[in-house]
Amino acid sequence: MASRKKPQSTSTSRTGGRAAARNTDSASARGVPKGTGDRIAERAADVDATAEAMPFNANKRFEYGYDNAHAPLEGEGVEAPSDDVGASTLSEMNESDKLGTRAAAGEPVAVGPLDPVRTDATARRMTTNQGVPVSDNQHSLKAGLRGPALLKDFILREKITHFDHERIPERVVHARGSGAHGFFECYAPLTNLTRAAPFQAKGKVTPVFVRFSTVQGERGSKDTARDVRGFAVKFYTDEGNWDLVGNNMPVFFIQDAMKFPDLVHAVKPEPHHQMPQAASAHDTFWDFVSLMPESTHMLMWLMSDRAIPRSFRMMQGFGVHTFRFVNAQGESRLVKFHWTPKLGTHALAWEEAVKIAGPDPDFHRRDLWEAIEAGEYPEWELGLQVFTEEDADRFSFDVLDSTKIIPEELVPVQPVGRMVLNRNPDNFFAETEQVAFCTAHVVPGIDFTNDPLLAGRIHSYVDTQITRLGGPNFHEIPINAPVCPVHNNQRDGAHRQAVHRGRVAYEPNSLGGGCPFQAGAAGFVSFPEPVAQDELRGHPEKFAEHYNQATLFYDSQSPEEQAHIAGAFRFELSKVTVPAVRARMLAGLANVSADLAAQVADGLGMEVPEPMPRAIARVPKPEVRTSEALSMLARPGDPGVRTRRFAILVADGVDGATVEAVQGALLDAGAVPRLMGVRIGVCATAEGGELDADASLENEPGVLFDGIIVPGGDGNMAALRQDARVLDYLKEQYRHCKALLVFGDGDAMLEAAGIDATLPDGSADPGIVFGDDARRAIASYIAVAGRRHWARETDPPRV
Ligand code: HDE
Repeated sequence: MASRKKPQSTSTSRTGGRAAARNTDSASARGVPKGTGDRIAERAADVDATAEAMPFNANKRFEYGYDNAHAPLEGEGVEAPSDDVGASTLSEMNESDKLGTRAAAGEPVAVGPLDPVRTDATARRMTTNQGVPVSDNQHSLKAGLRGPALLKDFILREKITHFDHERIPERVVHARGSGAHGFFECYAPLTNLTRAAPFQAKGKVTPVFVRFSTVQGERGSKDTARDVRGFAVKFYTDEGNWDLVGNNMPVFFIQDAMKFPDLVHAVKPEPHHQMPQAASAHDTFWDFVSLMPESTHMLMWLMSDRAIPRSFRMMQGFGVHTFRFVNAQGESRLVKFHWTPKLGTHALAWEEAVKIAGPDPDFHRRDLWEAIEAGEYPEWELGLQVFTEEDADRFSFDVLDSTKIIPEELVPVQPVGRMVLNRNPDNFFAETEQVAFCTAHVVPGIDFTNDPLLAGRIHSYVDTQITRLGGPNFHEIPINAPVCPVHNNQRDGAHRQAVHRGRVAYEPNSLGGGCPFQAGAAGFVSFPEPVAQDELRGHPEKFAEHYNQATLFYDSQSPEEQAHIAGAFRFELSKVTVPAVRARMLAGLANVSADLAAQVADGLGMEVPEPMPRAIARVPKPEVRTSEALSMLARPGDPGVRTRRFAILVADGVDGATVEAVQGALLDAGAVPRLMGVRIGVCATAEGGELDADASLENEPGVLFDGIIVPGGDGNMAALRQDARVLDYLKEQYRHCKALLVFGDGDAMLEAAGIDATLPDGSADPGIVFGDDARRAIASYIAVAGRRHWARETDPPRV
């Protein structure tokens, strides 16, 4: 409040006033006197005095003029002489078990930790939703044991009716997702750049909730689809919620929100037969993108291994758009956000991703859950690219074009904090499904730019939640509620939780002392970016360059990554049933790389067509031709096998000592070793002991593991060789470039599987370790088992 005037009472007539104060329909000319000792009269006098203290709207004159718009003033309000002024009713003093006490002045709604809404039924009896104890939850109410069910069975009807409405609409895109709680910690104050609360002090900790997702598939679709991954972070800051709703790729398919429904309609299952699920490999997607050359850069990312991450914990995140930082002095810088995983960036092999989808469609969800349960908390570093409008003007591309990155060679990424995910949700639906991320959720110190893709998103996310979560009060759902106070005059709407005290729900008001008053410059003040242009539809010239950065991306990849990109284009386009669409896409690729276009064309049995005509006459010279940071190999992360899954194949007659040594060493290294038997259950060791297999060839096939170990033992080898699946798994491990450790006769088993321990170039394969000296072999294996051995790969595969 800018000023607090002490209100004065003006009335004199006591008896009349006491009587008048009981009238809710009219009032005397001179109001109600103070000092009657009568509570209603006292309240009436105080209300009058509060209103009188605001003889006019003192804020009104500040609503005009450039300076006031630039630096809005805090609202003016009056401190009421008593708490009763803000009351809805004087009967609020009558407490009960239901009502509790009255709201303390200024008490916010839904603030604080989630504890008050967590529910636990341990040692509690069952009730209906009305709290009525349920005597029998097994049987409907019937007229006789063999008689008809009765309509008056309100217990059955409540249970079934609630069940009938358990589902809410899934997200239009990003329906499939997994979430976790955690925190963001700031390394050093960024007060020179922004006044955003999470960046104000070294060590400042802000709670976060993060949801990772795929884009195309429905809620129950597989995790390992080739797709962009959503990387949405909700920061519960001291000044409200900030949602950084990003992806694991730094660019997007389109430049303007106007095209988003077209993109999504093209990539989703085709509308006539609703196929394919969670896949871009179909006609409509490639028809659309081959007509949208600005998608080419994003397609390079989508066809790369970024689109099949090994784990959510091993992928980068990006804010994609250029955002704006604003400091306390109102100065602004442009900023791009980057999340870098501590574990490095790692991918699955494409065939592996396809095969995992069968035995474990929840592969990424399980991986995230299990890591957090095991205390292996995933961590990312937040990095910023900060630059000025003048820097941006000099770039060969437009920073408002979301199909472009800013190469790190032009603007380096500065680390500013870390995010740790250290708690799984209590309830998937209440938290992960109901969480509502909105790009419109920004806090003071963070603002938008004129990126035309971002503009549409600012509208879209709030809008979609209204349908998905059933009304405008989704901010009151506990997972969405901020941790700081919420006060405004918005009221009503479906499922309203807050019970607002008082009768004032408008501004200006004098009956509530002018409260809640506007925060002025302490609140969110939009950056005053000058706008004086013609209203029109179109994009600036720089947006018309579509291929330079696609080429930059391709040329910055390792040979293995390039081969995977070519393979992915070949696969996807081979699924297209219209040859003209394939040819059109090849024409686009010819503008990216002759080498890539030739490989893809060859794989499709086609000639490379003439390059697609460009939308720009003079192609600007790119600042950089390659950028190391664009290869996944640039971020190996903490090396090692921590949190990686290993299968130790066991059968009767296995060498128990080796199994124990391998299992112990892997556990010590933080890995997750499983004993995989032909069936789960006990098997006898060569030494006469027993082992208990906790996974089997049928319930956890080899594709689910980062490495396979074949311990020695004559019986073990003989039994395993009788099972053709073992050879299949070994072949797959090899083909997917994962490390193998074999003891005893294991080399014969590898031979039987057709596995050659030399690489195509004739050198020894470092990813195949033989266990002659058990201790040394295990150590060597652990040193190489945390990464892929892509050098083994041939196309088509040798094994
Ligand atoms: Fe989204 N997007 N999007 N998007 N998006 C949604 O919001 C939309 C875009 C992203 O885990 C929807 O709550 C438009 C870019 C993520 O809950 C919807 C445009 C980026 C998530 C929507 C885009 C994203 C969504 C669907 C173009 C990366 C999941 C349900 C103008 C920077 C958030 C929902 C979660 C979800 C609209 C483009 C990321 C319909 C109109 C670019 C991570 O509102």
